[in-house]
Amino acid sequence: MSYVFIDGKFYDKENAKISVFDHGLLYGDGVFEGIRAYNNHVFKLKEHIDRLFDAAKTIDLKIPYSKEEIMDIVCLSCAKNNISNGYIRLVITRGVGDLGLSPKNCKEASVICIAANVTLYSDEMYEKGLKVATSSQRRSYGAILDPQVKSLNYLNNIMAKMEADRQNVGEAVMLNSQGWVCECTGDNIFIIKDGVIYTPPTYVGILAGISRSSVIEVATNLGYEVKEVPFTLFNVYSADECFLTGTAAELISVSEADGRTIGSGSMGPITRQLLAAFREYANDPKNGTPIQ
Ligand code: PXG
Repeated sequence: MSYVFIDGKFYDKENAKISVFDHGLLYGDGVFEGIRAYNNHVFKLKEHIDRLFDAAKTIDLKIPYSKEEIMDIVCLSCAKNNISNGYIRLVITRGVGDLGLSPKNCKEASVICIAANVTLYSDEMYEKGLKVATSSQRRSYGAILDPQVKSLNYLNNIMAKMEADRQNVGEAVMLNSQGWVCECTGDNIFIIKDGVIYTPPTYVGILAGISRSSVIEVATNLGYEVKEVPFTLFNVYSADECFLTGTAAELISVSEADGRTIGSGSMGPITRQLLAAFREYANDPKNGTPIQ
C-alpha cells in the first residue's frame, strides 16, 4: 500500500484525490519539485525546498507551511512508504476556487507529497547515451514565465518531449528565442570541449537544476574548469562529450544530436568520471537530510 500526503493527512493511493475546482488542474496554477532519496537521506532537500519557496513567491502563492514543516512532510512521506531510495513529487497548487482565472477566491494552497520508487534508465542506456534532437519549441525566458519557476504548466516542455518521441530520440534540446541552447525538457545540458566543461547560464532561460549545481561542484572539486556561458548548437555538434543532468536521470551522456555523432558516440571518459563522482556525492549522507 502506498500513501499520499494531501493537506495534513495521508490517504491510500486510491483515495488520494483533489477537487476538479483546484486551480492547479484548471489553470496549471502551482509549483512542484521532483526530489530523490538515496541511502535513507533526501538528497539536497533544503535546496529543493528553497527553490520551491522562491518559485511560489514569484507566482505570489503562499505555502501554508514553513520550510521546516515541508521538509518534515517530505521525510515523513518517505518513512510512511518505506522509501529509502526513491523519488518524491511535491506539488503545491493554488487550491480550490471558482471558474475564473483570478485566484482571489482560492482560500488556501494545497500541498501534495507522493513518495514512490524511482524508475531508472538501464546501465546500457548510460553506456550508450541518449540521442537528442532540437525542438521547434522555444524555451520561454525571464520576461514571459521565467523557466526558473518550476510551475505546473509544463506544456512548453511537453510539446518538445512529444516532438522527441515522434523522432524516436530520448530528449529534446530547447533553444531560447535567440537560438542559444537552454536545456532539455526535464534535464539541464552540459558539453565538454578540450577538457573544459560548459553549461548554459540561468539567464538564457533554464531551470537552475539541483543536479546541475551538484555536478558543477563535483567537477570543480575534481579540478575541472566549469564555465556557465551561452553556447549554440555549433558547440553541441562539435563537442567532445555532452551529457544531461536531472533528478531522474542523474547524469546521462548524449551520443547523438540532430543526427551528428557526439565524440565517440558513447559515454566519454570525463562524463564517466563525473557520473561516478556524482553517484558517490548523491549517496553521501552529508548531502542529504535523514529520513528518520
Ligand atoms: N530543466 C527542467 C525543465 C526540469 O524540469 C531539470 C532541468 C533538472 O533539474 P533538477 O533540479 O532535477 O536537477 C528539470 C527537472 C519528470 C521530472 O517527471 C522532470 C524534472 C523533475 C521532476 C520530474 O520527468 N525535471
